[in-house]
Amino acid sequence: MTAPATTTAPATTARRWIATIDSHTAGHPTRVVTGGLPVLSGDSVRARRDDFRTRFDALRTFLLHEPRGHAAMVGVVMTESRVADFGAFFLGSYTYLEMCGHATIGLAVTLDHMGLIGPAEAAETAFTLEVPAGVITVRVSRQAGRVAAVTFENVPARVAASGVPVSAGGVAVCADVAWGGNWYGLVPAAEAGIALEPAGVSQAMATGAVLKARLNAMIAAGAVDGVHEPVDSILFYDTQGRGAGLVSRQLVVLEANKFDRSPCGTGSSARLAQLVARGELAPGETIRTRNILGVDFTATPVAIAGEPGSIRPHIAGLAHITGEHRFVLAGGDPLPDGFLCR
Ligand code: PYC
Repeated sequence: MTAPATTTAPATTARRWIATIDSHTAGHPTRVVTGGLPVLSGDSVRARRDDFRTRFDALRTFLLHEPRGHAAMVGVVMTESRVADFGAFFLGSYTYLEMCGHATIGLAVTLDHMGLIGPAEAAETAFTLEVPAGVITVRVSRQAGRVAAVTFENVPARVAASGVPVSAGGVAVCADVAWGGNWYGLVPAAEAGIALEPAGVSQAMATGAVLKARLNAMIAAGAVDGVHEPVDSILFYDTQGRGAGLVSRQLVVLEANKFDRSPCGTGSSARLAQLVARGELAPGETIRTRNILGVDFTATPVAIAGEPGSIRPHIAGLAHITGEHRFVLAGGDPLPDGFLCR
């Protein structure tokens, strides 16, 4: 007896598979790819990131969008580096990030989980990491063989504009614009009528999205002195206390359906630059940045010799592994590249 001819692959045939280790940093997810990606070309992490974007962007949406991910998912692709111990670039659900703080903390915990960064008994392991924004240093502190904190010494942060009046969506605010590895519009939460708590998220995303669009239209029109790049996100904040011991509660809105669950590493860096520029914090003083879930990062601005307008943010937090995955694309899947609804 001969087998009947088939014209379609069985539904279980994997046409693509990608392995990841997932973690969350203060609630925000990071998906580190550990297998299944093609070889990338380019002399630097930035160049290989651009190669990935040009040739393999469908893998980003496959991994980060529904049904395997969601709007808030962030991916990390590791790649070799000629100038640092490791290289990595960051995938967002909408875009590619120059730097990502919560994902750097997630990556460090993932590398520890894989046994790739020093013996578990070591009290501290440090490594350098080349990311598109530059080379940073990451320190992993352990207690009793477990990671107790990850600190990254970020690229320099600075304020580019202060007190920019922005009116949109029925609110009028004064925003500062600062770089912390990504560009932020920093807005006092109270001025925008935003409650920094889980119940305030829907309103924060709606208001943040229109403020971001308005601010970026002003920047594109050349109406914001000193700022030539669009902001990536709006960071709503309030300040409790002064100087060392200050707590900055904050919520970063990236898109109309996307907010950072963590206190945001690059956002915390921009916030440090703002506090120092305003004279509300001195280099060397440590503050806490707090997300709407009540989980903190610690954040310290460090002076940079010869660069009075910039500080080097040292940001510390912790991530926890949530799972190890092998994502597949089954033959016949009608949505091979995933989807995202706004
Ligand atoms: O932690 O820097 C960060 C970040 C940026 C976007 C999401 N998280």
